[in-house]
Amino acid sequence: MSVVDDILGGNEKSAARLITRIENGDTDAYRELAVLFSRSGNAHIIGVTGPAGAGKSTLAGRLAEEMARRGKNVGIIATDPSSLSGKGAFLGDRLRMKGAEERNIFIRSMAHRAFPGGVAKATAAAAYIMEGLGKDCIIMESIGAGQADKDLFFLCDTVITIFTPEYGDDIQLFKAGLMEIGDIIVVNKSDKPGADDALREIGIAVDRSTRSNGWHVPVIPAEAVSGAGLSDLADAVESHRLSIEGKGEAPSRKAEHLEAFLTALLKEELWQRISGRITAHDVFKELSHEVLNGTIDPYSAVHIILERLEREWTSH
Ligand SMILES: Nc1nc2c(ncn2[C@@H]2O[C@H](COP(=O)(O)OP(=O)(O)OP(=O)(O)O)[C@@H](O)[C@H]2O)c(=O)[nH]1
Ligand SMILES: [Mg+2]
Repeated sequence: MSVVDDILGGNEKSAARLITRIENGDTDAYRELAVLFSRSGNAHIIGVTGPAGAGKSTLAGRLAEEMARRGKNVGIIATDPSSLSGKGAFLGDRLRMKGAEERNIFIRSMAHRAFPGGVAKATAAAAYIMEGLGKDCIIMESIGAGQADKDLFFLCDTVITIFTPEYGDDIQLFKAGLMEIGDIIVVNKSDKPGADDALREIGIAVDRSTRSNGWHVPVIPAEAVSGAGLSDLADAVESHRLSIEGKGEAPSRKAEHLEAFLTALLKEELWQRISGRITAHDVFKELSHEVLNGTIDPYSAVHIILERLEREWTSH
């Protein structure tokens, strides 16, 4: 049996191995990925974002359990905020998602490494592979990097933004950025003091922001540890899915998202491929020396480096 057949037959070990090959940049694995991608596009992809420590992992695990109870075949992709592959953080995610793990929900953690959207470069591939396994509901946890997470939308059909009563006015802007991308907002840790105020404040802010597609963003109180509010959240997730489908928006959203993702991936790969050539080039060494000496500013230096490289590369 081929790897693809194995995965289509539900073999999670084969799926995990293929995800690892993609993470490691093994381009031979793209053949298998291409087949799985061509069959993907029907699973409901749910993104979970929010500030550090807001309860994203715990809530993603609980939501997965709730969706599984409702008959969905669920997978989770968690993102490790560290730029190195920190095994400790991976273990932390497992702890937070114990219930989901006990239910044999497929969970994969990935290292972020500064990819846009607060997820890993291989996150989309992991989703195509999970869909190949038969997952029809895939939950992605992002690292909650605020503005950077705005791009999370391009991998997800529904984005859940989590806040907690612990965050004050000082992060209004951060909040606004995250709030903008949330299709659903959760006020987690509702067992903590100030939950009612947070609910009210966020509710007012949400009412002020209108969505062009007429979707009204619900604000849902929850306690991810106990699971309180998770049923309401699952209802909202389903309503959002039906709302996109009902309006026939799904295909155009998918197309828009894929194009944005393609651009992000291209940027990332392009830089990986050429950064070594640039930093090893004499013009880079020369100009960085001058910047360090204070004889030229960094802006002019970058301008000169690019002009020189462009001339050189196009004349070849
Ligand atoms: N009191 C209370 N604590 C919670 C709740 N949900 C999560 N926590 C706790 O908050 C802490 C952080 O939870 P995580 O799920 O790891 O949060 P996270 O947003 O994934 O964290 P990072 O990925 O590190 O940004 C843990 O100690 C959780 O047990 C809740 O509803 N109430
Ligand atoms: Mg987490």
